[in-house]
Amino acid sequence: MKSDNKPSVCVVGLGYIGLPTAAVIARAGCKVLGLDVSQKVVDTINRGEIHIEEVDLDGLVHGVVSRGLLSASTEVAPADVFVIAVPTPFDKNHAPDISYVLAAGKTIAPVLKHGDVVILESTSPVGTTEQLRDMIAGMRPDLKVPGLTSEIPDISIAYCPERVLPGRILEELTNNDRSIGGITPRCARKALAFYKRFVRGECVTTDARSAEMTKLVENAYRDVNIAFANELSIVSDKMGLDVWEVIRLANRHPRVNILSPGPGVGGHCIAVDPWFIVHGAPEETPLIRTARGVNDGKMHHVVAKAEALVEAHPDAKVACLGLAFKANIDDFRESPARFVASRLARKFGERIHIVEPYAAELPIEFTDTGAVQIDIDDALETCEIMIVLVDHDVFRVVPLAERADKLVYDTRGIWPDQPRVVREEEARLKLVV
Ligand code: SAJ
Repeated sequence: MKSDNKPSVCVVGLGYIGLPTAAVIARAGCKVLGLDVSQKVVDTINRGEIHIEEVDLDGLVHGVVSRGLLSASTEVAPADVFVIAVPTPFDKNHAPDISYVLAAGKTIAPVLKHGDVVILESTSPVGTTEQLRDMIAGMRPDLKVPGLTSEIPDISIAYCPERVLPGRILEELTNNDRSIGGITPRCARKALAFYKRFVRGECVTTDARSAEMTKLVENAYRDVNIAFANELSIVSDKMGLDVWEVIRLANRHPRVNILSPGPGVGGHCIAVDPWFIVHGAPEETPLIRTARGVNDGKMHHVVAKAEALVEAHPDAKVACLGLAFKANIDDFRESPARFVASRLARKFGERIHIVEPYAAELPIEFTDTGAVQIDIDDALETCEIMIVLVDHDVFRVVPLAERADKLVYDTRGIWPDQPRVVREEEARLKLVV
């Protein structure tokens, strides 16, 4: 790679992180090959279309594909920089599964050449980048790899976690700061030079293991803090307090900033990544483990409370507002709202009406339950009970006049002016859990 030339790039994995990353690198003028195991995904992208929803991604991908800067394939090809962005799930015992990372390494190893840079972006347990390096070293004994040679290595290997927020991926890909952890300082510098081409945020270099842990810590920090808010909401239920009022007041303290309770923690990151730390140090992580339990337990608390409310009003129609895992996105994976709504649909059938503007149809588990999908206007017209599960803007803006006579269970605190009917109901029905 000549320093004045733009490097050619291969992005392995064209999912929620890989595709936007590939598109942003291509926009910076680098020729990018996106690699995916799915022929369908590859065909979609080569048509200039996308298979995931993310703000402004469709226009960007269409643009870079039509300018010839981004193409996709199931077959690897030589490149100057390889960016690995594949999933790292966990198994039923919460043990991290890095097999996709190692499979990506196996795919690219045969085409690596002198001067190449390999960057792992997938959220990974500490030590994964070194495992990737060891695997490449095993497959390519002809290459001098970093950390295993006293000479200048032929290739550079670094870990640089993504930290973008779904719904704001393109903006955050460019503007967020990045931690870049090299197997050696030289590796970190090589990766830094690459990220500088398209990242406006500050790029801070460190070692690979620290960067791996940093990513896990960021999401565990958020999980623990959401757990605190969720625990407060359960305590407030028990004490007959309005948790939103308590948090609002407490947050007026200059050094207090409590997050928002909700129906639980969804998505693929915050509910997963803390387990990678727990798995690495089971004896030393009671707080992180407990936070996971509190956040998972909140879903069941919400189900119990909602069921009691619906049971107490046998003639009322019920609207469940939202299925997404968080506000204003169309991502329903690992969603607590979806879990709660489907439990209610299974139990109460046609009394349950689902409002989800981001879903064209109801997910599979609603089939044969009798539950139907309606829009927010119909829900306000026909349903007496409203269970707020997602804080989509379209729900938030409903004025009090249109919902004042509803029986509302607001798990997200979007309607602070709602009369406290549910709480009075709880007292009457002794529903407080
Ligand atoms: N949630 C609450 N209360 C809150 C904040 C969030 O209940 O106060 C819930 C959300 O409703 C959702 C879940 O938590 O169900 C997670 O949402 P999120 O917005 O906190 O995070 P994600 O999963 O969309 O993205 C996170 C981000 N990490 C951090 O903010 C530390 C993002 O920056 C990471 O890039 C992403 O994980 C990732 O890929 O790891």
